[in-house]
Amino acid sequence: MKFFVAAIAASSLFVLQAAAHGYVDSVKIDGTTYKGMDPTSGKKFQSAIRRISTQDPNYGATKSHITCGPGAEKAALVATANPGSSVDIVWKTGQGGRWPHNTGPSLTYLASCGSVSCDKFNAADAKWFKIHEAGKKSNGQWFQQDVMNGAPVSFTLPENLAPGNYLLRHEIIALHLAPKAEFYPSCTQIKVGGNKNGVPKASELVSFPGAYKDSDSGITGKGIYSGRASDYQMPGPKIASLVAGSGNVEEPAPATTKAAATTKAATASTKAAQATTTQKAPAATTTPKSTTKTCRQRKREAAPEPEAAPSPEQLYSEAYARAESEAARRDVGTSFVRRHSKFVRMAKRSH
Ligand SMILES: [Cu+2]
Repeated sequence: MKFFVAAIAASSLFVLQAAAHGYVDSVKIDGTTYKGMDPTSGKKFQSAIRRISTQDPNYGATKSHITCGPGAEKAALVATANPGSSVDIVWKTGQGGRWPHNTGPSLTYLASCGSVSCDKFNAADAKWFKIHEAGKKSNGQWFQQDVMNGAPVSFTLPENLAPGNYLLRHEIIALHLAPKAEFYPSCTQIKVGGNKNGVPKASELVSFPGAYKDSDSGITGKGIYSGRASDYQMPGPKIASLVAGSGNVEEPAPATTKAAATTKAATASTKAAQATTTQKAPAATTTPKSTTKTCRQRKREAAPEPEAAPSPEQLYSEAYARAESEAARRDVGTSFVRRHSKFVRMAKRSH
């Protein structure tokens, strides 16, 4: 009987954890942190981040959840930002656990709310331009692995961004079960000050839904499982040209470090995008621009977050990463990884 009760307790715990996915826990802009609402808790509070109704994965690139996440509600606050502001986005799984996945890109867009403060703006009307993307590192590992390890997604707003009201749409596309993609979009309301004049070209603007198809190469296709960063094609439009012209493009890290730019196949048009893609891992390199980032990184290195007991998803992700690198080492392509993931999935029972 004792065993029976323990078995039920253990299995229900397993189900709870296996259902865990994630949401944006906080957005930090120039040192000010805006907390997001955990959709798995009933707690609501004033935030600049639009609350979503569930942390569960969203399937389908053309459904309305792709705009700002499932059931996204207008938020009460508007975060203050400036051209060149540094932004750190922290992902969590419900009840404060770490983000559970390590495969697939993160992408970030802005849309003008026009003359309306973004707390009143209907995101379905937004025209978005891309300002940041983080895919794979040159060693073939996804930046998302760093997110799973507890690092934020870090980038800067364009140095020449015109003042005004903007929605910041940030997302992770989790591809550990590709070609089935899990979309995790999130929107934060910001107001940008200053007196710059950078605006996107009309041709760079996209809608959500509209910018992605489930059949896009970056969602189903080449380079997701293979080791080469350059095989993978980012979903959505190119990074807007105003970002390239900002003069605030971070230098790609030296080739000797792990945070080197993501792909060697640098064309003129992707060079600037690459540079902004250099995401700070916990032990990332310094940037020439700011010493505060260096301090922050040192702090992260000096005081790593305490290790929690790994969840089934974490074990899954780790096993999966091992399978990927093993497949790359043996050059056996994706079949090995797929076989392996099928096996792990069976063990995991649901996702
Ligand atoms: Cu998930």
